[in-house]
Amino acid sequence: MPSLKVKKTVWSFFLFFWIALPGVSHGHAFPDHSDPRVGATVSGSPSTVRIWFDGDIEPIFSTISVQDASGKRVDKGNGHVDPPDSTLLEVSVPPLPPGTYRVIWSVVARDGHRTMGDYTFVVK
Ligand SMILES: [Cu+2]
Repeated sequence: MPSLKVKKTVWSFFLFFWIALPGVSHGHAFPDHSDPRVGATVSGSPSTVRIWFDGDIEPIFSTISVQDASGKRVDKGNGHVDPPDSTLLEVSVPPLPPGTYRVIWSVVARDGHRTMGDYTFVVK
């Protein structure tokens, strides 16, 4: 009975989204805003790169690094979650010469789910 099989598959599909989607929207941490902003051109080097997330992130599983245009890591290696604000991930950078920089982040939300991404900004 092929039609019954199809019905069952469709039902499983909806059941999956009905269960999974609310969990996704409540659990995962996604960037809310950052400094420098995504794609921004800034005049003068920032001293710190910061990303604020839309929920708390786990300090020991969350990382942030900054690379120059050649892919060389340029941050000071002190990336961490801000103790007073567990939605803020930050790392210090030395004075950056003009160029394009990539920020690479990976965080684990309180529900144990990992999200990761990267973005660039330009120092002119
Ligand atoms: Cu999640």
